[in-house]
Amino acid sequence: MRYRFCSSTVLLLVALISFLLSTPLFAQADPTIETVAWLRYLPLDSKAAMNYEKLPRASVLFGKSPVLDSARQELAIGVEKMLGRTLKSSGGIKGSVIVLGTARDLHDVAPSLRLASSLEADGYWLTTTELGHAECLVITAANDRGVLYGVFALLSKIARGESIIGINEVQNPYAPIRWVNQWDNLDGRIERGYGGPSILFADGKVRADLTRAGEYARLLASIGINGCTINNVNAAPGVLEDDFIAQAKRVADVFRPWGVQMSMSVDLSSPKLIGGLDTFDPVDPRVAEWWRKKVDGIYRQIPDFGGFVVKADSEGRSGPSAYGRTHADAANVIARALKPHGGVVFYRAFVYNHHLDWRDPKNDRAKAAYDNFYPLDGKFDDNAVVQIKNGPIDFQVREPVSPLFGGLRRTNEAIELQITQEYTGQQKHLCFLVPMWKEVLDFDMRVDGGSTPVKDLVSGRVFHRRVGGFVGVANVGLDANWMGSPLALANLYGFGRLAWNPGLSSKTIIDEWTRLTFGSDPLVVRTIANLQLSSWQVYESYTGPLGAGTLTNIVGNHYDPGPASSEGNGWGQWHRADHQGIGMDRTMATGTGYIGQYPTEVQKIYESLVACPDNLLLFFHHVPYTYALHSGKTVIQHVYDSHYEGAERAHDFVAEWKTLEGRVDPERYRDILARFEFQAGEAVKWRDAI
Ligand code: GCV
Repeated sequence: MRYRFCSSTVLLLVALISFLLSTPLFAQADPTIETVAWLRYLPLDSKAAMNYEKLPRASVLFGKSPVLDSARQELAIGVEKMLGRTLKSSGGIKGSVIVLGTARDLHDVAPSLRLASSLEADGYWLTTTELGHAECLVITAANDRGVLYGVFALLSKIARGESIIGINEVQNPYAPIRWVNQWDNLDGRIERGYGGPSILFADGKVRADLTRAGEYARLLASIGINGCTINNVNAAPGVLEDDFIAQAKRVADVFRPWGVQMSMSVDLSSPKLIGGLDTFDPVDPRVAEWWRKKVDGIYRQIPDFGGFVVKADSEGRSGPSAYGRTHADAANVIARALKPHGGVVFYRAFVYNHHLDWRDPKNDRAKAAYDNFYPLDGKFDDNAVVQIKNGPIDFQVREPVSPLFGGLRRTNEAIELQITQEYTGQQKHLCFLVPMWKEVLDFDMRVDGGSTPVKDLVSGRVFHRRVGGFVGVANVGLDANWMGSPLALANLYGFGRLAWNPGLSSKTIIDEWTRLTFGSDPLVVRTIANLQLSSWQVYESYTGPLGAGTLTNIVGNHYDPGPASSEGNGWGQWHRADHQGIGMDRTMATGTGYIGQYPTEVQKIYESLVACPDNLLLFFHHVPYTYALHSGKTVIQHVYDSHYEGAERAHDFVAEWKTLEGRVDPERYRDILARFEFQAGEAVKWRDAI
């Protein structure tokens, strides 16, 4: 083992001092660079622009709607900025034009176009074809939103220098639900938000200026996200007051041109708290009537309202248990009010007892979601969706996938991923989460012994669910760069791209994002992609390897090292470390039995010390520190080496970033450099604390 107290202390001090000195750099000098995020549309150099010489010089739009207007405008802006050409508006298909419109709207004007029958809602088709004796570029779709997505896809290709000659590409989304949740409070603060105050609320009201909210919807649309829940799941009951709904309508109005449906989180006890009833019992007819009237009123003002998100019986929130009712009863009373309007209720499976007795070795918070929801399978209405966090605990740096994904067969489900880096460095550390999400989505649950990856379980490909998909907790804020750190925006981009197509590789996604955000200088693209792609493992290695969790301060800021905070309380994020060993015994044989919630083939892997992967060992097993891993190292040596290597890698990030001096604009160069220097110091702090 290595002993480096002196050097590490010095490094830590240097990093802290440099962070303090450099703090002003964190304020962006040129907010326009960042607020547009990956929609920069940088001018192409003349050689690259030559590839788009044949792009028609005019566009024609068939159909009329706010979304289609956005599509045409966006196309014009992008072409103007990147190619320096003003795209003329044509009155019809005269000569070579870019044709925009839904398949239905193009049917009469372009009968020769054999419209792709495989187009699904929100999907698009980009094709080059001869119409009216001229070669046209057609962007068509099953609905208006798809046309907008087709425009964004075309512009992204141009921005990244991808050829569009003879293009003929159909793209459909993997699932209908591709939503973000914002945990914004009405006072303007954001729970677990690290990008500044709310873009939506201030002082208990919807903000007067919703410009940023509109820009946010544009960003979301550019990556195929079609819904946004605007307020914290720890919902203020006041959001359902009539005067607040009138305010929320303004948010829906700025989202609408980008095809982003607005939805809200609600408190289950609203009928009692603000409705004047003496109960919120979900099976009481007066309660059902209250929800029905409330929802009818919302749809009168917001006809495209998306629905509600509900957090109940969790972390102190009221829930159906107050009346001895089930979560299905609670979800259904709301679902039935939404149903006539086409709305959906997302009922969160994040339900657990945070007063567990830690002295009982059979207690296990990880079992809670499955224990609570599996018995209710088939009891939820068809416009209710159970929203399940990716892992059974709470967005830790590494967790196995929640067994509930495989447990529900007759219930709609959506996966909840956390884009905001609550437990993964809070945007002060680089932690690109797409590789983690890919592992989760690709994980084969082996339900009934067949191939059932999580992405297919949540999208409804398995068990043919009516609706389902992907939800990301984004928590963007008013900061110039939305998420606090320019590099963290890759997580928002990556979430959208994976929700559209979970088959994309992490490499493809980061390559796209980097080119769109920083331009196509090969060294810049390679360096940033490498930094991002290694960052999750680096963060894991100096915080909490082997599946022990982040070992962070779980009762405080969820950021600093604080392994003792997990033990001796009811929160259930236990790692059971003592002087002899570490890890939670979740086996069926001697532990909490959590492993029994997985299908048989998965059980076999996790139950056996031999088959269990090292990176989840301590999640499933309690072992002595001298236990030998598959690598041959003992657990204690691995923990020790991993923290040293991780801190060294974090230190290397600084040097790697420095190779980009002069190749990235000076503001972002300095800002990101200061962040890497700070992270290097924090990694040493973690290393030494653990
Ligand atoms: C919005 C964790 C977070 C909470 C969050 C909760 C949830 O406990 O720390 O801030 O509350 O998850 O997802 O509901």
